[in-house]
Amino acid sequence: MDGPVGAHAPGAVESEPVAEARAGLDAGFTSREIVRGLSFPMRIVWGPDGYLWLTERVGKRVVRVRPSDGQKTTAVTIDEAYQSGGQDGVLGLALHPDLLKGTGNDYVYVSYTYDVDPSSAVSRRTKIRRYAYNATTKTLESPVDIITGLPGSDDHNSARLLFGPDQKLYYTVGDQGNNQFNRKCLPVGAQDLPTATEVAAQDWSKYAGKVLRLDLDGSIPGDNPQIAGVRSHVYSYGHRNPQGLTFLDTKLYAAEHGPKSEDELNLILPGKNYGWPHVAGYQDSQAYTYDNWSASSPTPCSSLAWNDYTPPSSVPRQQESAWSHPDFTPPLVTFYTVPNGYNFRDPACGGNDYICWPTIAPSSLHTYAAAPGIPGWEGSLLMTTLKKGAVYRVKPSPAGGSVEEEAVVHFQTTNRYRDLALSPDGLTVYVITDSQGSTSGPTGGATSALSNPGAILEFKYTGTN
Ligand SMILES: [Ca+2]
Ligand SMILES: [Ca+2]
Repeated sequence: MDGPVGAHAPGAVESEPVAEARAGLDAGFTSREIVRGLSFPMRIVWGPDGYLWLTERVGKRVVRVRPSDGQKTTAVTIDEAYQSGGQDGVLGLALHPDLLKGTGNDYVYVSYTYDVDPSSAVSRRTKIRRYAYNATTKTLESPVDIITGLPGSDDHNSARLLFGPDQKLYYTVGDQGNNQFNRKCLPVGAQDLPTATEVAAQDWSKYAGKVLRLDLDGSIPGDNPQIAGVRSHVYSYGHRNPQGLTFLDTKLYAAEHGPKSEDELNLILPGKNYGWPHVAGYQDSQAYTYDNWSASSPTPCSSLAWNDYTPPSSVPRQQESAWSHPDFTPPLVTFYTVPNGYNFRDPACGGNDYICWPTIAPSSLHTYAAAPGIPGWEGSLLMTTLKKGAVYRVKPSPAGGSVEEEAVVHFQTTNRYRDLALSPDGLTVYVITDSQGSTSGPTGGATSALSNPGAILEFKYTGTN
């Protein structure tokens, strides 16, 4: 293979830059910056009140932003949320589909990390809380914790919360960033499954690296899969950092960050095993080995220095081919698969190697269903990326088991795209950007000079449909 494959840039054209978005616009779109300076926006959802609803991860808030002028209103500040400067804080957001429909279900679901006992050393967990929306005061009130004690970390929380067409909540829990950097001596738990005893005790500590499915009150749905003989909230497992989750019709798709290569787009099926940490992407034994730092012997892991390329010889290395599982399910497509010997230290990134690794850092996943909407987009999946400052569009086959055509790259700017929302007519795409961080942007290389930090960018289709 000759390096990254699978995506191509469309004929991007420059159009009049509006405000400060300075987007490399696709033909037929205008762009503008609606607001900037948000505090690490994490999730954006179009609300039935015509406002954009967001979580601010570091700001520990849920806010509503008026798309016309960027006016921002705080719906709730969650003081209990724990934010360390890492990837924790106020995270997931899902609106009940009956919100403001007069059925009494004016509910908003929020996930966040918290400290179990603030009087001692931090012990971080994650909870999902339901609020009631008061349309008079425009605030969230009457909190009810529907599940507490989920794994929580300063890294790889994933934390995408989704209201499914089956009236269930879906929630992704990442591998917590274990087995790398300052968490290198903590084993990855993505293959660990809860026992019946743990489920009975409401011990959710095995939920790292999982996609969960919950009843709206937080209980375990009676039709969840039994995995290794136990029914729990676990819907699928073996995930690394699945920050993208969406339904296209009745099919559930997830996008997850790979290690140095092989970000994944997966079709999520109940009870299936997506391979991590034994397999990254396809089970091809190319450019990835499972190096289990916590099992270092005889030198204990705690006395080792982190190395992303060549671990010390005391760390056991496992080829992907050395592992097998009857429920292993490979991705539909990867971004990107590279061969053994691939040079992960591209000098173009000036030492900021990870920006040049053959990954795009998929940070969310959405379904494009509007018809008539943007021509050619119906039935696509839209994936925001942190590293390319782009929206990748991929079209699954009608059966869902494969990808029909190569990814198309839209709306590239020098930003880290965290999530997106669509207007009800499907003609406007609202993208939120990280407040800080590194990206390659449209021109390659690495930079931390973001064009629109902590912003909502609007890309509006003005062509004919
Ligand atoms: Ca996988
Ligand atoms: Ca692989």
